[in-house]
Amino acid sequence: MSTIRLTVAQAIVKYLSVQYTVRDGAEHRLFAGMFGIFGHGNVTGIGQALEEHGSDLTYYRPQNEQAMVHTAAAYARMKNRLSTFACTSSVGPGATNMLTGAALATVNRLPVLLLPGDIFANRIPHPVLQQLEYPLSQDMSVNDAFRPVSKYWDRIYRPEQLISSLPEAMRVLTDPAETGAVTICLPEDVQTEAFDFPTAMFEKRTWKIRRTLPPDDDLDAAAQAIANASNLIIVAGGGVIYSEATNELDTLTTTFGIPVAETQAGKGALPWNHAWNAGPIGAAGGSAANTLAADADLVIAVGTRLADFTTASKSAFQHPDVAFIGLNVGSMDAHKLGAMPLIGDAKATLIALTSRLEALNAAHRPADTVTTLKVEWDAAVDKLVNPNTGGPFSQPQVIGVVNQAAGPEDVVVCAAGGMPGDLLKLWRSLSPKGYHVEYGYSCMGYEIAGGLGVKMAAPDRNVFVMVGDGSYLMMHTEIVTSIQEGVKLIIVLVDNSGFRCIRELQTQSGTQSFGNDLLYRDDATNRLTGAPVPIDFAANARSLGAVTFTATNPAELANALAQAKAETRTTLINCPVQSQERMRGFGSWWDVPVAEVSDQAAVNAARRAYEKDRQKQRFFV
Ligand SMILES: Cc1ncc(C[n+]2csc(CCOP(=O)(O)OP(=O)(O)O)c2C)c(N)n1
Ligand SMILES: [Mg+2]
Repeated sequence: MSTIRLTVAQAIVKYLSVQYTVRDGAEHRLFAGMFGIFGHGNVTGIGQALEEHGSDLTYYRPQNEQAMVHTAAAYARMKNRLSTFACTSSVGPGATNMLTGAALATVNRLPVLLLPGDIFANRIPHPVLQQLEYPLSQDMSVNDAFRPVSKYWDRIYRPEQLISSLPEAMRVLTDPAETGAVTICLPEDVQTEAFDFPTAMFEKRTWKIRRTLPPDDDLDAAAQAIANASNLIIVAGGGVIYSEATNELDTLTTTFGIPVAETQAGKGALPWNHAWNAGPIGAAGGSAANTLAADADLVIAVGTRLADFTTASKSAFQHPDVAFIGLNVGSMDAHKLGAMPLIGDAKATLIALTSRLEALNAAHRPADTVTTLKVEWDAAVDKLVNPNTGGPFSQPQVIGVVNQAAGPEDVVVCAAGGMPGDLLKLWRSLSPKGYHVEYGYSCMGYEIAGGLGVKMAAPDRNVFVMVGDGSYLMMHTEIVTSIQEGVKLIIVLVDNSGFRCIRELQTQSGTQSFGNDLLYRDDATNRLTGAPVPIDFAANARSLGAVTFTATNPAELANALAQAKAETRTTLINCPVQSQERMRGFGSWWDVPVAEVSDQAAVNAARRAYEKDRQKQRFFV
């Protein structure tokens, strides 16, 4: 057998350089490169290997390990999970900084490969710098914390373990039903140890992404249920987009007259102005989809995790006999809400369902109800985003103006705060890849790091990163990476001086404002009730290399956006909004529990309202 003598780290770099995916005949590099921050736990291992053998695996230097995992996840999402990045970190804090990113990737079913450095396998110098000592076992490090947030986890004690570990890692990364964070922990000594690896390991390997189909009898039963139902609704999730099933969804919905509701990950599956697109569903949904969902006797969930925002905490579906079909590549998601599971790829399964419905001569349902509801909903959105209605500068106005500046292929990126809910309602998406809101983990700090990954995946599109002041303060330093790499972002910062959405949640639950505004400490009360803490966000971004603007009204914002689009560098537009008004809900609810006992009348009243609302929750078995 032909062999090649390499260190573990060198073998990993060489192996990752030749991994590919293929779907529908189109081939993609599985790894667009490797992000990493070096420390003693990886600089002489993976760091050395990248320097010597990394010509086919471009190295990127981020500012924060959490951020680099977000960038990798965002890139993977933009590439419909066919391509991602690997991420290398040192031991200890560098590694645990990646934990949040790992959880985000796994929750959102996005592939990322994490290679945290680990403590010595030989244990001789222990405890090493940054080692957590665990008295009950020496077979434990902080990297064990990755186990519950990884879809595959391994630790390499001996070089030859790579021969079986790496293919397992690739299999999980490229399996749409399994994918998420994959973590291979690399003890710092083992990274540098050499072995005679089989040469065949470093030949090009292509991982086929299969379009799996449910069994025939499941498809027959589902088609029959669809043909028999009276009030149908499809809930389109991110899986529709990842599977590139948007045309097939269009065909099914148009042929048989089935309205489609969109989730955060699924928005854009149909263009906003498609006759059968009923708009967003759930706790942050709109009036049209929520009305249809409440009356539906059959809900077809396609490629969705059915998270609480989508199901309005299980209050969205009120028909006494409502049934569900769960079309999903993953068995767990397909079985949710007691659904009839259709375990398969969205595109292949929608094609199979359509042909079965044609064979059954299933009726085309009239569009009247959907059209009426859609006209109402579109008018409500028009009103909310209209910058000409006067009034103080508000977040919905910001969204309206940015949406107008965005071309049909441009992308909006967001993750946390009040913005995702407003975007879901108000943003009008024309392209399946135009709306990128990370709402599986809704992680503050994802925005700019994620925007970087989106732009790296789609360099020809404008990427508008919408970020609240709170999220910006949590993590904005990837602006530096965007400048370094010439990856241009247009960052729109909405400054409402604090964690506004959480403050609203708090005050609506009867508690007075506490801990969410960014205010000085008041010595008299020993609470954070003093004057606002002033922050010059534009100066902050400028200091990192961004071009900056400040916009205090819709006209200034439109002007700043026009200039930002013409810029070559990352640009930040600071938008101090004056309106503190909350956008009302549209027939939706979100389960956030309220204190059962309190000496405050407002809390008690909120608890009574909460208990009443909970009666809308349904059990689906
Ligand atoms: C990492 C992380 N920590 C905490 C939260 C909980 N959280 C959700 S939104 C939010 C406030 C966000 O503030 P900002 O970005 O200013 O948006 P706003 O609420 O003002 O719209 C907080 C603290 C979170 N989602 N992510
Ligand atoms: Mg804020």
